[in-house]
Amino acid sequence: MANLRMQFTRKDLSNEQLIALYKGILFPRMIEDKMLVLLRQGRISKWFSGIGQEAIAVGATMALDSDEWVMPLHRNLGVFTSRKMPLSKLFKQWQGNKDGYSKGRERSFHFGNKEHHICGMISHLGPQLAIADGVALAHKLQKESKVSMAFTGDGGTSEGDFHEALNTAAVWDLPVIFIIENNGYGLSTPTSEQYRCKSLVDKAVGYGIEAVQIDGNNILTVYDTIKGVRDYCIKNQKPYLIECMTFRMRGHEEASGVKYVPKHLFEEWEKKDPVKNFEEWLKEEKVLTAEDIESIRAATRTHIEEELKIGFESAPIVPDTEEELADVYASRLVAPELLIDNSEEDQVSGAGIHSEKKFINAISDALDLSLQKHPNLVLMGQDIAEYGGAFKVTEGFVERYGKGRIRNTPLCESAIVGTALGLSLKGHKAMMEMQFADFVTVGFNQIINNLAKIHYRWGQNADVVVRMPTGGGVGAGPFHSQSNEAWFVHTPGLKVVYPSTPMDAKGLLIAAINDPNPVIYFEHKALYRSISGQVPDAYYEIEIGKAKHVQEGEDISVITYGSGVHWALDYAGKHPELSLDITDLRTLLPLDYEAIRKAVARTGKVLVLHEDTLTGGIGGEVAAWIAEHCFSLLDAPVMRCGSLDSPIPFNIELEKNFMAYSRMDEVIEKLLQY
Ligand SMILES: Cc1ncc(C[n+]2csc(CCOP(=O)(O)OP(=O)(O)O)c2C)c(N)n1
Repeated sequence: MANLRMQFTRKDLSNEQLIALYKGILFPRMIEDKMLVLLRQGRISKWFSGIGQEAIAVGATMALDSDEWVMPLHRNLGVFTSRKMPLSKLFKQWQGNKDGYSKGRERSFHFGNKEHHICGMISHLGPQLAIADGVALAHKLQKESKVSMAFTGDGGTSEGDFHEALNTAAVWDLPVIFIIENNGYGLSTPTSEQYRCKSLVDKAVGYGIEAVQIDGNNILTVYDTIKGVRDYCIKNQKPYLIECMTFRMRGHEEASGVKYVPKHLFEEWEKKDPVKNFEEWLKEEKVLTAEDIESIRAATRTHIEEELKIGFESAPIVPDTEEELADVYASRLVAPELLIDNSEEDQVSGAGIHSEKKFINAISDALDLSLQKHPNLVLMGQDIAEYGGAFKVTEGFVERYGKGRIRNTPLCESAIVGTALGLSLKGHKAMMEMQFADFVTVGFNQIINNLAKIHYRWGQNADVVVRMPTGGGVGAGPFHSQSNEAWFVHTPGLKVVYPSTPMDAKGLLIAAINDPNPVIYFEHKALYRSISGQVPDAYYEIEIGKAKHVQEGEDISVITYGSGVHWALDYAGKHPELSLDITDLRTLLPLDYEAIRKAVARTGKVLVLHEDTLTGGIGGEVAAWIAEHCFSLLDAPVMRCGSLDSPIPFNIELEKNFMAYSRMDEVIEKLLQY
C-alpha cells in the first residue's frame, strides 16, 4: 500500500554515499537469505535473524568513524559487515572453526575484534552497555572527539544493566550513543509485558539525558540521526538515547518459530521492509536503475558464494589442551628487578629504605605509587574521591590526581566493572574499589562473565583490579563481613590474591595493577589497622602465584591465608609446646602447588585453615590436591578448619563462635591424635 511507504530524505548525501548505504544494507540481507537456505539444508545449525532490522545496524555503524567502538547484539550482522569483516572469516566464526574470530570458543555474534573496534555481547543482555561507558570515559580522559555506541533490544531495557549504564553515562557526562532496537518482542514477550512507559525514550527523562524515537527501518533516518547525535555527544560531552522502531520479521532464532506474533503485524511490516523500500526509492530518485540494482545484487551474490567457499574450507578443530589453558590469561613478563622474594628469612633486607606501615597504609602506598607509574590508571569506587573511601584508603588522592582519575561512582557496581572493562579496551588500567566485598554480588555478572572470559573468548585482556574489603571479626553482620573468595577461585580467567601482611599487601597490589588480567584483590578489614610491619618504600612487586613460608615447624603444617595466618601465629604463640609450620598462600588463583607440596613434606600432618565457611571453601581444593598428589607424604588425613556453614552473624559472641578460629583447638587435637 502506497500510504505505508516510508519517506526518504536525502539531505546533502551524494549519489555515491547513497549507493554505499544501499550496498551496506543489501549485504547483510543477502547473507541472511543465504544462511536461511544453508540452515534448511542442515549445513549450519543455528541462526539469529536480523531480517527487517538491518537499517539500524548498518545506518548507525556507517555514521560512525571506523575507529569508534561499537557494542552490538545478536541481530546486528550489519555492524560486522559495515566494519568490513571478511564474510569468510565471519562464517568460520559462526561455524565454530579455529580460524574464525574466537578460535571456535564462542558462538554466533558473541565475539569482538580490536582491529574492527567491535566488542561483541556476552549472552547476558545488558552488560555490553556499560563497556561503552568505559570506552567513552577513555575518549573523555584522552580528550578525543569520539563516541562509543551500544545496542540493546526492548527486552534488554528491563535489565538493571540498562539502568546502570545510562545513569552512569549521564552522571559522568560520557559521549555514548545508546540504541534501543524496539522490535516489539523479547523472544515471545511483547512490549506490553516488558515495560509500562509509553515509549522507551521516556526513560531518558529519568536519567536527565536527551532521546529521540525514530523509524528504525529507514536507513537514511537512522544514518542522519546518528550523525547528528554523534556530533551532539562529542560537542556536549553527553550520552544520548535513540529508540529505533522496527520489527523482527523472523523468529527469535530460527528454531523458535513465530506462532505468538499476530499475522497482521508481519503483513504491515513487510510493507516497511528497509531494503526493498530503500531500493525502490533509489530507483525513483534515479540514483540507481533496475539494471544497476541487478548488477549490484549479482556481484554481492558472487561475493557471498566466493567467501562461503573459503568459509567452508576450514579444517576440523583438533583440541590442543595446552593452548586452551594458555589462552585463558594474557601473558605477562614480570620485570625481575621489580620482584622482592620475601620468602627468605631476611625478607626485608635488600629492598632499600623501609618504613613501619599499617596494612591499610601499605595498600594506599601501592595505589599511590601505581598512579604515578601508570598515567593511564583510573580509580573508581563509591565515595573514594573527596571522602577518601569508606576505609580512607584513597584519602588525599583526588587532590593529587584529580577527579578524572579518582572517580566517585554512583551506586552501580555492575556498570562500574563494565566501565573498567571499557577502559581496558582503550588501553587504560582500571582499579575498582568495592565498598565491601559483599557488594560484589551486584557486579558479579560482569566479573564472572565479562572480565574473566574475554581473553579466552577473543583475545582481549581485561586490565582491571577489583579491590575487595573482606572478612569478619568486626561485628558487622551478614552483609559486611563475608568471605567470598571461593566464588572467584572457581572462575578461570581471574586471578585471586589475598595478602596477610603490609609488605605483601603493597607488593601484591602493585603486581595486580601491573598484571594485564583481571585480579580480585582481597584485603581483610580487620587487618587494616591491627597489623603493621616493615614495608619497603620502593615500588616493588610480590609475585602473584607465590606462597610464603611464614614459620618453620615440626608437628603440623598449617596452610592458610589472610586472617588465618594471624590466627595460626597467634595459636602458635599461645601453645609453645606445639611446633606449627605455617604457609601463607597469598594467591588463591593460581595456587602455588609447589609450596603446598613442601609444606606437606615438612610435617606430614596438614591443617588447611580459613575464615571462609567450610563447605566449598579453598580448603577443600587444597586438601583434595594434597590427597591426590602428596599421599605418600602424609601421616594423617588432611584436616580442614573453616568457619561455620552459616551466614556470618552480627552479635560478637555469635560471630566468634562462627569463626574457624574458635574450632582450631578441636581440629588440631584431632590431627595430633594420628
Ligand atoms: C540475562 C538474560 N536473560 C535471558 C536471556 C535469554 N534471552 C535471549 S534473547 C532474549 C530476548 C531478548 O529480547 P530483546 O532484548 O528485545 O532483543 P531481541 O532478541 O528482540 O533483539 C532472551 C530472553 C539472556 N540471553 N540473558
